[in-house]
Amino acid sequence: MSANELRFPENFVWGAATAAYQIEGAARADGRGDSIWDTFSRTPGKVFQGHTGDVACDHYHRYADDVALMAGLGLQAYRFSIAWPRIQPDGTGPVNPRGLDFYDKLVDELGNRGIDPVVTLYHWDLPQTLQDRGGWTNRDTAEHFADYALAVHARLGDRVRTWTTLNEPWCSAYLGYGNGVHAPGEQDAGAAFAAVHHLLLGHGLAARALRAAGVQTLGVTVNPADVQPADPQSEADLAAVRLVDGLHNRIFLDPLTGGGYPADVLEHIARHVEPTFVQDGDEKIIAAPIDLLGINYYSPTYVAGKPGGAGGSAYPGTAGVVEFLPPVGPLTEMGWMIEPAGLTRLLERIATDYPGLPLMITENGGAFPDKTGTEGPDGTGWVADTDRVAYLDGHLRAVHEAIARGVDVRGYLVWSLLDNFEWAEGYRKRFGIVHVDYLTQRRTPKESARWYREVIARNGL
Ligand code: GBH
Repeated sequence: MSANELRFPENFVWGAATAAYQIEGAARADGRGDSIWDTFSRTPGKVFQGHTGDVACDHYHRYADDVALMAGLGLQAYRFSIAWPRIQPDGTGPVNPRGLDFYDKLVDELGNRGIDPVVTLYHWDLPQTLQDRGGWTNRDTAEHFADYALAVHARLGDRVRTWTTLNEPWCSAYLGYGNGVHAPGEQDAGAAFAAVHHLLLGHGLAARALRAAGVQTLGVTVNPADVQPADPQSEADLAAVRLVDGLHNRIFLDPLTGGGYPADVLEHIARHVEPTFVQDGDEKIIAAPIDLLGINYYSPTYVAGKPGGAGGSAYPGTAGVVEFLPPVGPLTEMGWMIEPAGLTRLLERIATDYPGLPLMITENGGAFPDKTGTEGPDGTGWVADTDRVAYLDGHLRAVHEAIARGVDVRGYLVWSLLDNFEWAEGYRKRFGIVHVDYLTQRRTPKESARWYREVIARNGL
């Protein structure tokens, strides 16, 4: 071991993440119902070139090979999500056993290979039938979510240790119901805030039910923003930080950790909608104890306080007061700034303001172009994604730095194992450490996959 080698803690968990709609395909197999993403992606103009998740990576049929691939990389954990419409095609009522069979087999296969499953119960694919009744703007959806969570647990709970409820409720609420960039594509600030609350309530109800069913490691994944001022000396910029931080971070993290909704955020919400959806007792349910907070981080957010500022379409009430700064290079293919220091700042901030919560990086990664024509020495062909290696290396150093400063980070899951359906961007953006040829479904580990395998083997950089 060289002197400048960075070692991670002994029990640090290394893995990769995916989500059901992004990789499974088999959209109509074995009694699966439609989700809001089926509807959305089949609606012209919503997703790049009309791409859908109908086939995706065909992981539904290729899961065994994909688990073998994970084992080859030495992954210790695999985070995947369960498609609610496979389990309850209409979101309520009797369970579809054939839908559960798939995850049953997947979990067994992971077990055979010694890979620890990390289950996400909801990664954005709400059953369409529930959306027809208002989706996350309807309080009943929270209750249905808890029923669904229990149904999944009843089948997988004997083998799955780590359960997380939601993935990035910020995206579900603000992109789904606020600016409409994601399914179900609604554009209504009041709906977005109602969705925030019902997502949190759904988390709390599911957490309570799962705990009662014996789950020991329970969490939720958020995508907190590292919100920074254009000028740290400017009062106006710091006020903009406070507003965006409230709408992005504190609105979720305060209630999740028992503090209830922050007063300034409630005041802001009340300018858009009377928050009658918050009922007595809800905050207590939302504050159900958790053992793990999943953190997804990609990029920092810089803001300035500016009269007449354009605001952010995803942040109701920021137009006229906040300017989101254009990203400055280097950027990923998504146009997102690459700033590993943002991850260290974010982790430290969460550890300071919400102490005592073990953290796990449940997603981090980047979209980068494939350098074509680069063949491996063995002639099998490989994909040189040098930019991704640099991105991952930088962010792992940032995680290590946070740990060195005392933050309790338990593991790191790269986004993503495979190139996949990147939501509104369709298949044109590739986040995988394994390349997928969508014509043949051939998987080719990229340079980053080989590099990551070494990182895992060394437990360090
Ligand atoms: C995650 O979302 C998802 O969980 C995952 O399914 C998805 O594939 C992956 O990330 C990649 O997108 O507008 O420049 O300020 C992340 C969504 C990304 C939303 C960063 C907010 C702000 C970047 N977030 N984004 S910018």
